[in-house]
Amino acid sequence: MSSMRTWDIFCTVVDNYGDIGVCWRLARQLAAEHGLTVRLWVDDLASFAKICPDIVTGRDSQHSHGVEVRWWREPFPAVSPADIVVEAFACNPPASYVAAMAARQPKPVWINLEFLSAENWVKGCHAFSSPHPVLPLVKYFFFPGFVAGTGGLLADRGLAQARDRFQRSAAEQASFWEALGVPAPRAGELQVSLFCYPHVGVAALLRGWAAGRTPVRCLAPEGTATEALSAFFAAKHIAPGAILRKADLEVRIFAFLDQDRYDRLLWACDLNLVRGEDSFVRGQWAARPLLWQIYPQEEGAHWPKLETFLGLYCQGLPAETAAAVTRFWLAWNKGDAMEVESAWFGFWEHRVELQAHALRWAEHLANTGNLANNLAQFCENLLK
Ligand code: TRH
Repeated sequence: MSSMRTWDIFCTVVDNYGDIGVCWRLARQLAAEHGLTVRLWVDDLASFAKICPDIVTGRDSQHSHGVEVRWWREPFPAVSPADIVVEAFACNPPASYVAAMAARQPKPVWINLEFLSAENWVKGCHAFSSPHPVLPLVKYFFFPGFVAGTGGLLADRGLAQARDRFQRSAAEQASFWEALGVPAPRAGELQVSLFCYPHVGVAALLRGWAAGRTPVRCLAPEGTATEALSAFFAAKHIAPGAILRKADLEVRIFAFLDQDRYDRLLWACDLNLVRGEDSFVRGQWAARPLLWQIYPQEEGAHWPKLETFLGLYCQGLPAETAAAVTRFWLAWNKGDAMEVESAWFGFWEHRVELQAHALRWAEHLANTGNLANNLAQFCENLLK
C-alpha cells in the first residue's frame, strides 16, 4: 500500500455523533496505521469537538492525530481532489469538488461508505460499483459488516490486546476511574454504561435496577435520558458531575469523553447500553454483555436490521439465553416499559454465559478483518 496516497473523507453530521464518530475513527486509523495523508471535511465542528476535545470550532483548517480537519462549508474552496475520496453515508461531496474529480488524471477512487447492517443483502451489494450518470466517474459502495465478504468493522490495531490488558489490570482500571472522578467500584456492584435515545423503557430499567438485589452504578453521558432520569430521581439538575441515588442504584452523569476514553469506559463496565452504529460496534469490541438500541428509522425499516443482528449474535448461545437476550433487546427497542423491567431480570440471570459469549463474539469479529485495512487495500487494488 502506498503511503504517498492522499485521502479526502467527507462527513455531514445529520444528527447525533455517529456520522462523525465513524469518520473520525477511520481517518485516524488511516493516518496512524497506514501513514496516509488524510483530510477530513466536516460540516459541524461543534459535534466533532464533543468526541474530540482538540477540535476548535470555527476554524477552517486544523490538525489532530495526524489528520487535517477541514470545516466543510460554502463556498467550498478550490482544492485538488485526493487520490481516494470517501463520502460517508451518501453525504454528497460539493458539486465543484466532484467536477474537479472528473477533470483529474488519474481519476480518484470514489467510495461511498455505507451504514452498518447485518442483513444478508449486504454481502451481495458490498463493493458494488455504479457509474456516474453524466461524469466520467465510478462510485463504489463499501459496506461494513459482521461476516466475511463485507468490509468488516472498524478496529484500531492492537485493540484486543489493549482491552485484555486493561480488563486484567486492577491498576489501569483504578487510574481510569480516578481520572473520571468516580470512586472505584464497590465489591459486588454492577457497573453499567448507559447511552441511548430517549424512550420510556429507561424509567422501567431504572425501576428494575433500583428494585433488584444487586447494587448498580450507572454511568451516563450528559444529555442521555435526561427526562427519564430527572423524573425518576425527581432531580432538577442533570449535568456532568450529578450523582442520583435511589435504593441501591446510583447514576452518575459524566461529560462526553473522547473516543478512546469512552472505549475504556466500555471495557470497564460489566454491561454496556449502546446505540446507533459506532458505540454499538465499540460495545462489541469491549467483550462485555451489551444492550443495543438501534437508530429508529421511518416505517420501521430498522426492525429487520435489529432482528437479523440478533439472530447472528445469538448463534451458539444456549436456547434459553438466546431467548432472554432477544426478549430484552426487543422490549428495549420497542420501549415496552412493563416488558423491559421483567425482561431485565431474565437477561441478567444469564450474566455468566453472556460474558463468555461476549468475548467469543469479539474474537469472532476480530477474525473477519477490519474495515480500514480492507478499505485501504480495496482502493489500492483499484488504483493499480
Ligand atoms: O450518536 P449516535 O446516535 O449516532 C447515530 C448513529 O450513528 C446512526 O446510525 C446514525 O444514522 C445517526 O447517528 C445519524 O450513536 P453512535 O453511532 O454510537 O455514535 C456516538 C459516537 O459518540 C461514537 O463514536 C462514540 C462517541 N462517544 C464518545 O466519543 N464519547 C462519549 O462519551 C460517548 C457517550 C460517545
